[in-house]
Amino acid sequence: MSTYINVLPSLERETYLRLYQCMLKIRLTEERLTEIYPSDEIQSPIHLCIGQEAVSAGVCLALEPTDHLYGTYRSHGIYIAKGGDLKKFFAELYGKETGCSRGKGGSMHLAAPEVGLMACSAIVASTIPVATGDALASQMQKNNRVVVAFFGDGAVDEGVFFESVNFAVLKKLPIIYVCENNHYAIHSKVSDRHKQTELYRFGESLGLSGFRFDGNNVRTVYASMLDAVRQVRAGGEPLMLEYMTYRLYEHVGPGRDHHEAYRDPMKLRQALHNDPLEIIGNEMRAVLNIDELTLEQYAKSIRREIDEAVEFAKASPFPGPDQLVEDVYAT
Ligand SMILES: Cc1ncc(C[n+]2csc(CCOP(=O)(O)OP(=O)(O)O)c2C)c(N)n1
Ligand SMILES: [Mg+2]
Repeated sequence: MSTYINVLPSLERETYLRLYQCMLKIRLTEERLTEIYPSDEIQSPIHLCIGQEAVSAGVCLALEPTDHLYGTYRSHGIYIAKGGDLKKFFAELYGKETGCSRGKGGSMHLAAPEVGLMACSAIVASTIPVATGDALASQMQKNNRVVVAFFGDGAVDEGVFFESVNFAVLKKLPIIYVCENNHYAIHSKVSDRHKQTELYRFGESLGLSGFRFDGNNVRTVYASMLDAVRQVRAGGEPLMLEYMTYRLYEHVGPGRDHHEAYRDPMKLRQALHNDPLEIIGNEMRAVLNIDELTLEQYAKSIRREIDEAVEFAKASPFPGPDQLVEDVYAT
């Protein structure tokens, strides 16, 4: 039987609210993208994390701005949650030179080093060894920084995951491997790829301790991550945390593909009843006694911020020919 931990701590009101507002910002930003996308104004492919916001928010809010985080092509959530600038986010997706990667990376290559989001990549598992190297640097520099490698369930299918984990465990690096298990790598489910489906146990034979948590309750994610960060910062062993969640939109693009055969209808129904934003929204009403009007005001203020960011992106220039080979590391 799998260990599936569901800690539900009570949180301070301010933290609770921050987690909610962060998740709402991710959801509203991505919903805006689904509205813009059919216009073709955004040419970058987009991999939405709608349905997975609790993982992004809980993981990032448990980190200090000086802690480093590495992600994948599905990183809108962690970019926003780690505190990335929304104007630079939209400008990047519009391919503009004011974007966070100067318009050359698009949605799959977000970065906000000023708040600790160091790099994201389209190549599955490719940021795991980079994060591990960064943790080695942190250890050598004794800077008290914790590094997080954030990846999907598909990344543990790659050999480099094991090589990185082996090194991290051997050197006792200050790193946390966070696996966001949304059940699928594109259309292929975990159980079609592995006999052992408890991914948090993948590093066990190398000496990596792992734990699996409910990834749709942000309190669970936040509390478990906070605990892991404390342990690792205090000089503990590297850890792996697996968060169980569900992708509600298609693998890539702005649509829903609920009718597609790869989705188990029962699992989908369960996931639709387990929307992380609804869970925390209900808690806002029931536990914090926040009324509908106040919740709507939060949404309104975020929508205003999104409007401004979209306007900024549209008004920004594309990179000129003089920038063709600038910031490009491969030839
Ligand atoms: C090394 C490599 N192999 C294959 C691909 C093609 N590919 C793109 S996304 C993806 C699935 C990855 O799934 P997962 O890690 O679970 O992330 P999710 O999309 O579910 O967030 C694959 C195989 C790739 N980008 N890189
Ligand atoms: Mg996946």
